[in-house]
Amino acid sequence: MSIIDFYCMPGSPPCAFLDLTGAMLGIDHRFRYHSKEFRRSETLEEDFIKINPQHTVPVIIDEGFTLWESRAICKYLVAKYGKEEHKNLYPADIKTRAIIDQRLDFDLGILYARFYEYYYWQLIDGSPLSEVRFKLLQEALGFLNSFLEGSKFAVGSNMTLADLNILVSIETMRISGIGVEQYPNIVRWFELVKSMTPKFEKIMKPYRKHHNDVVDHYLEATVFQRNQKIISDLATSDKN
Ligand SMILES: N[C@@H](CCC(=O)N[C@@H](CS)C(=O)NCC(=O)O)C(=O)O
Repeated sequence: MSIIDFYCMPGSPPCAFLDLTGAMLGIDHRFRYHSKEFRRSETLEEDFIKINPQHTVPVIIDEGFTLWESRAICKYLVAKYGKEEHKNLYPADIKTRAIIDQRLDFDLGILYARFYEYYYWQLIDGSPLSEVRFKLLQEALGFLNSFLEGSKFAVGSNMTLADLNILVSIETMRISGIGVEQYPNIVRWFELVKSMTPKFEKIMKPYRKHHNDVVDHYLEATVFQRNQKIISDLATSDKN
């Protein structure tokens, strides 16, 4: 049995997508995990930069072949390890595949990106949650809700990689306190896809904890930095 080296980070959404895909394909026992700690900036270490100059996880090394970007990795894993029963995850039919790609790109560039800009930005520079960014996120959720109108899954009547990818985005929003109750098609789809995803709870339970721990840590650090700045600004204005 060949081993797949999997560079990951606890609580990372794209790594969770890869974990779910591995479980779906029944190849998760091949994963040899190399965990990188965000708080210790381990992705910026020289050894890791040599593997991925973009310094992001997930990265896989499969029999000497190195790949990063979660969506590209999951497509590769389906192509290489998928059996007959997995072929619908990323099928050969070019039109179906094109729509799956469209949904994956929608998640990368619109849905998850808008969530990232709304929610994670406060952790990066301490900027307050923005109403405009929240409206843009709601618009993206509305798009997803409309894609799911009359459609069992993200693309037609079979579960695909697009479902697993978007499942992680919606779950990440949910645990970050962004509910989707006002989008009935998303609610219906979310419950269905969750129930059809092997090891969903086993993978997502530690994921939720690590994700929230990292968020709490960064919120504390950011608030601390903001307070330090206010104090130092006040000290400067006292001197003038
Ligand atoms: N689009 C990428 C996103 C990867 C990404 O941003 N990963 C984060 C963790 S969630 C990371 O590695 N951050 C560390 C860094 O940028 O140094 C994917 O889907 O793989």
